[in-house]
Amino acid sequence: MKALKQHSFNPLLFVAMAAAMLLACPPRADPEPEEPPVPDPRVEAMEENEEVIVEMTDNRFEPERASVQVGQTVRWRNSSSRIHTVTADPQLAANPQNIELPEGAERFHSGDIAPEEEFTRQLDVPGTYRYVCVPHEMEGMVGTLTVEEQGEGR
Ligand SMILES: [Cu+2]
Repeated sequence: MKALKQHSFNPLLFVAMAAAMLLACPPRADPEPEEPPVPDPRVEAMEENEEVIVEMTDNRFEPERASVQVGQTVRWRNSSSRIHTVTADPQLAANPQNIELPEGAERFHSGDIAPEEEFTRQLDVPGTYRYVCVPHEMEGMVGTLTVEEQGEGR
């Protein structure tokens, strides 16, 4: 009778519960790398309008003179090992004469651009811009940008 009672306790249920508990154990940590698609703003910009790239070498903007269309993006890239700036603000230049902005254009200053870093800007006011690199202005690091009205069939 005793054995029967124990039997009726139903070891099967016990085993089933144990199995269920095993199955319920937290799954092995298997972190799936979640990589949300990163939209590349560069690709989009390239599709919308071609960029103009100005390299910043040790103490030069390269090319020193560049032309862009209104609305085009200018990308200054620091390909040197020094810190540069792109500064079109007479108040920040050692020689304010080095700065030129078309009437109505906003002055701008990139802040420090470390090696490998870059600065982009879209210029909406046509005309001639002269800008400097603040740390190397006295070494002659001055650039000129001509922004042309779009569709100006010259
Ligand atoms: Cu510089």
